[in-house]
Amino acid sequence: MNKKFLDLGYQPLANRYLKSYKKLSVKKNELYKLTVGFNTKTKLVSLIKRIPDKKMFDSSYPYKSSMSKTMVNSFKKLSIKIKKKFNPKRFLEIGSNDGALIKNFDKNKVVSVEPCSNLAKITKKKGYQTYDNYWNLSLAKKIKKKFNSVDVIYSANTLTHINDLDDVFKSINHVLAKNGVLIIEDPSFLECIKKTSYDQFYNEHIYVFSALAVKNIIKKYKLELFNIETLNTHGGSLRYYIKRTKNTIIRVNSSVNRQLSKEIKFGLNNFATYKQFSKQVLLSKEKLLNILKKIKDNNNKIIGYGATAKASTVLNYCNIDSDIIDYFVDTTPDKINRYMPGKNIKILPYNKKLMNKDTFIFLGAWNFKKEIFKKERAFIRKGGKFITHIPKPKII
Ligand code: DWN
Repeated sequence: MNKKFLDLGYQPLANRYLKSYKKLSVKKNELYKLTVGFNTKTKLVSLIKRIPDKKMFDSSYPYKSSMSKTMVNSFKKLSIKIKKKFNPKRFLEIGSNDGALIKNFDKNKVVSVEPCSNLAKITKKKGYQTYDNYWNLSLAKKIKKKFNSVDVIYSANTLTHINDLDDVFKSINHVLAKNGVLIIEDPSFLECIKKTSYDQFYNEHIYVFSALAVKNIIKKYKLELFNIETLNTHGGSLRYYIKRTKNTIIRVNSSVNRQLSKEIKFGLNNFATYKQFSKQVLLSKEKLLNILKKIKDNNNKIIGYGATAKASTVLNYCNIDSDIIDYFVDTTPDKINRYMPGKNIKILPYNKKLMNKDTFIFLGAWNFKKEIFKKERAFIRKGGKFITHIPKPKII
């Protein structure tokens, strides 16, 4: 049973950055109620109202993984690990985005899937075999026919974006070799709750996984976890290593039970924990609005740094508009000179000169705080201040 615990109000599509400001409406299906539920049986956290995949991921999807050094480095390190540990003859990535990971692999060994054709075009151009399709059983059958089975399947921040999880795992089962390995990587719900990062929820993030939920879901497909790594990326993620239950060559290591115990101890199998989280979210909103209001009362400017999908949730949930945040800056070409989803806040190209010490910077990309603070050393040295809402709203 899916029990509702969080209501983030009406939200626009998170990655729709319009060229000019337009007031969106619920009636025209431009704003959607964003509510989150907890499945008491599987422990899976998911959005209650879903948007069709085709409405969210098309040929104008703006997000590019390569825009952050942190992700580029993380993918490089992972590619070395995969080659060393599993040495795949055939490697499949589901949701290859702009190729930040596959560029580290031999072209002849890679098959990639990316439904946003603008992104698929980038990897195709570099000579990678990329299918600009949604991941589903008919595509899995096509891939199996052409390449036979696949030794390693990898997917980061993608499976949580696909409505039909049953079809996702059936399709994986279809192409995964008998002794193959599936690796998935997504934000951890435990970290989300610890950091009150409610902005991990937006229409694209249909699910936020916990190890408890992943373990329960994959059982049906005769798959099991054999290793879990904790990562700092995207606000705290988990990398799940999965094998066929029948595969006795690979041993299940202690990291699996360690993570499951941690989650159980924190109360992730208990609905009361989720209700408590929703109270924290409300407090976070009130506190953030207080901070922003005080800054504006002193006639200071606030700039958003990183026009993220997460920031779209914050702006629309807290009702923050251009009377509070003057504009955002971002390095992604397809977001520049457009507007934050649902708001009259323009996105300008990133420029160091925009950052003077009387300006407060709201960290939209709080998950890249370390990378951004390194880049903005001079601003910090001059006394420049950042505002963050994670883990608690404050000025740094
Ligand atoms: O799951 C998803 C994640 C992986 O990426 C997608 N559904 C959508 C997207 O979510 P997001 O927009 O919240 O992701 P990021 O990775 O937090 O976005 C960072 C944004 O900040 C990008 O637009 C690039 C920008 N940026 C910048 O302008 N300067 C980032 C850094 C590090 C910088 O220095």
